[in-house]
Amino acid sequence: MTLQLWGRPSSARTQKVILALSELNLTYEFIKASATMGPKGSVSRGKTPYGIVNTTEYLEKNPNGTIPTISDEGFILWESNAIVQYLGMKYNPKLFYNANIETFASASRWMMWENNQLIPPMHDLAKHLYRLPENQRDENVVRTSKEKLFLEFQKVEVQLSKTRFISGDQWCMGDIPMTIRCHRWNILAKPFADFPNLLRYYRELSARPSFNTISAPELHTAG
Ligand SMILES: N[C@@H](CCC(=O)N[C@@H](CS)C(=O)NCC(=O)O)C(=O)O
Repeated sequence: MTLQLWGRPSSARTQKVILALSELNLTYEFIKASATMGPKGSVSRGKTPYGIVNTTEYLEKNPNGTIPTISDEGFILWESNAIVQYLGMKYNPKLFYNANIETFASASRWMMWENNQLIPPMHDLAKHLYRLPENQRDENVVRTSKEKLFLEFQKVEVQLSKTRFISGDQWCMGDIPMTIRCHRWNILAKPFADFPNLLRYYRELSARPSFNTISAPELHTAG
């Protein structure tokens, strides 16, 4: 049975799973689902959403009604980082964490950090740069979000001054969320002047074949 992924192309969390599936060379069926966005754009601009997430059938799989969700040979899983970890552990532990418990823990730590520290200011930045109608955008939120991101990415910069990738000198699953965040930050703020190691890292991540699955700028600025 083909692996199924429910999500939307412009969702960063769905993109994590898409990147993971690409790194693992797995084929899958992509079922577009969302309450907030559809093929022509956002509900806030009067467009029709992909739907599915509010159906009883979907809510039985994922009671949050969020995306992404996967079904792999009947095993259902939601929560993007958990999905990436599961896929790596099942299909290629060597690639995803060097089949090593410490690398797994280190990568998981950065994945949780991305969820807790990077997503909120990046979400605010995207919202106030292009998602909200122009008369609701707030320049102060844009400025403070950029400042927060600057401080957070400095932590990544320090790590990358010591290691080639986020959890060592070998690519691992911890680099998946970081790929999407570096790419979005580049699209939203062109920030690399003060981050030489981050720039070197971003270039290396973007050269991986899997990057093509999430590279299109419109996947990151859809609103
Ligand atoms: N912590 C969850 C968050 C899930 C989540 O909030 N996903 C967003 C998309 S990135 C969502 O479902 N948005 C509403 C929608 O598109 O219907 C995860 O990482 O999977």
